[in-house]
This record gives sequence, structure tokens and C-alpha cells, in this order.
Amino acid sequence: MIDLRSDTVTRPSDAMRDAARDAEVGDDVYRDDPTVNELERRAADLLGMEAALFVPSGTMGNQVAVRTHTDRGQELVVDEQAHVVKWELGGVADLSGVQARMVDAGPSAVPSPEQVRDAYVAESLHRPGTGLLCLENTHNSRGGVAVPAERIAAAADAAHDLDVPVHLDGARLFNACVALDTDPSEMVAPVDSVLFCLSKGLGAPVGSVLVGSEVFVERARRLRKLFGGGMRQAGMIAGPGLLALENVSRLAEDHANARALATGLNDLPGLSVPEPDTNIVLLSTDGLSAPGLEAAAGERGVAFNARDATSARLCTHLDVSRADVEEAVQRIAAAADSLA
Ligand code: TLP
Repeated sequence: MIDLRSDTVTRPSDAMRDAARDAEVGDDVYRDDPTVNELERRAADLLGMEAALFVPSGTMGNQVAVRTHTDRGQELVVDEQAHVVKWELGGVADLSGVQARMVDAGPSAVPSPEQVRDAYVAESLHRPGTGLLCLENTHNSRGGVAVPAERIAAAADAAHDLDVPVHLDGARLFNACVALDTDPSEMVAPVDSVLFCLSKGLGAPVGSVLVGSEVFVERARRLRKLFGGGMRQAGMIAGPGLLALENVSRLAEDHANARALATGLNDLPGLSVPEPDTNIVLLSTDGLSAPGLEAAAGERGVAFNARDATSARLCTHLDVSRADVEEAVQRIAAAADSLA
């Protein structure tokens, strides 16, 4: 099976399996797991921030960040297509008691400074006040868009002028940085907290990291415990996570493979595919049913996810070679033919 459903499907390498077995461990809730401590230190240094917190998933990292930054009843300004409000089970309402004030960031994938100012609500007798701006880079649902550092800074500066903190969902932060040739510390300098995932294109089996100031991370550490994310001998998964950080520069291969995939699919009748910035390819089907195409491709050994009746998402990653991409295009062509 050529599995293009997500970059979350990568299997740990032999070196990662060895690192899990050989990791020096302790009880991380007591903060004495040396491997977790090393991963947190490396993550904070990489992003030029003070501290970091290892969390089991991107969802937990985002939700802990929202809870850490906000008070109950406050508003969260966010793009309507952002993962934190679209794909995390309504967690901002459920876990933080926050209501989302959604804006349509459009293809640029980041709210403009004007949108941030217009969405802002000052606290008053009748209004809860805006507690947080949440950004996403790369932007998953908008097609893996890599948002340039200046646009992140413009939105963040507009929020800070209003005394609103900023969280960046950087589940695929390194994809954005590699695509734009931007140092990660420069990309995140304007925001207050960042979540990045080790378990997507970087290939770790489990884990994400939440990064920010010492004060932010101390509060987040308590909330991680509250949310059930206080892990014990977590060096077993932090060890592979440290190795995952060595996979940053190879993300460029995934991006090149995604461009090749998009070009191949674009040549097929009835399919249209914009050129991807990173490793996420969005496919529009003209007159063909996307769930039908997903099923027909699945029968031919290519897995991807239909998003709705006429669009689908395909991801390239560590376990997909250029030859796999070429083969996938052939099989999807056959699948599309079978439906015509
Ligand atoms: N995204 C998954 C699915 O949930 C859609 C995927 O296959 O892409 N932020 C962003 C931008 C994400 O894309 C994801 C995962 C998360 C956060 C959550 O990470 P996990 O899956 O580790 O909870």
C-alpha cells in the first residue's frame, strides 16, 4: 500500500527503535527523565525560546496552550480552517471554556492585521475580552501553505498591540521553515508559544513539544498533568523524538515529491491540483466523486483521504519515495478511469 493519508503514518526507523530501547529514563512527572529533559532543552534552543514541554500529541499541546493562555469565557481569534478549531473535537470550548471568533484568512492562511484588530473584543461589563490569537504554519486544511515569517509577525504584532498573546500551531513548523528557507527561531520570534510535532514528517512514533517562556511552560506543565499527559518513563518516546530532529532538512525531499505528485495528477483528466508549498497536496475532482476515487484508488493500493464530495488530501512523507509517487499517479489514473 502506498499510504498518502497523512505524514502521521510513518513507521519508526530501526535507529528510533534502538533509541527507545536504550533510552536513559526516569520519572518525568518528577522531572528526572534525562532523555525528556534533553529533548525539551534541544527544542527550546532550536526555537530560541526559554523552555519546552514534551506532550503526547499535537492536539494535547494546542489544547494545553489555549488553556494556559486564556481565562474561561474569553474569545480566541482564529482562522476558521485552523486545526485547533476544526479537528480537535471542540476542545477549546470543552477543555478551556473559550469561544472561538473565527475569521476567514483565505489562501494566505493567516489573518491579516486588520482582521485581528476587527475581531478583537475589549473586556467590558458585557463582553468577555479576547484572550488569544492562534495561528497555524504550515496550514494543514488550506493545503500545507507555508506562511512567511513577515506575515506571522504582522498578525502577532497586531495582537500584541492589543495585549493579546499569540500561540502558533506549528505541527509542521519545520516544513514551513524548510520550504521558505527561514530559521525556525526567526519564524517563531514574534509569538508567545509554539507547538510542533515530532510524529509527522519528522518520523517519530509519538510526541510533540510545546515551547515558550519559563513562566508559560511552568503553567502548561500543571495543565498537561490535569489533561492526563503526565508521563513517567517517557524517555522511551523522547529518545526517538531526539532522532526525529535530525530529519528536518530531508523534509525538502517530501516537498519535491509532493510537487511531482501534483504535476502528475494535474495531467489527468478531471483532476486539478494547485502547486503545493510543502508536503500536502489538495486534489479537486471535477465531476468525479472524491470518496469514489478514494475507494477505487484504495482497491489499487493507494490510500488517501477524501475531504468532501469533490476534494481530497494526499501527503508525502518519509516512507514515500519518488518511485512510489510515480506509481501512485499511475494507479490513481486507473482508478479515475474506472469511475468515468
Ligand atoms: N493533523 C492530522 C489530522 O488530525 C487531520 C493530519 O493527519 O494532518 N495541528 C495540525 C496543523 C495538525 O495537522 C494536526 C494533526 C494536529 C495539530 C494534531 O496533532 P496530533 O495528531 O498529534 O494530535
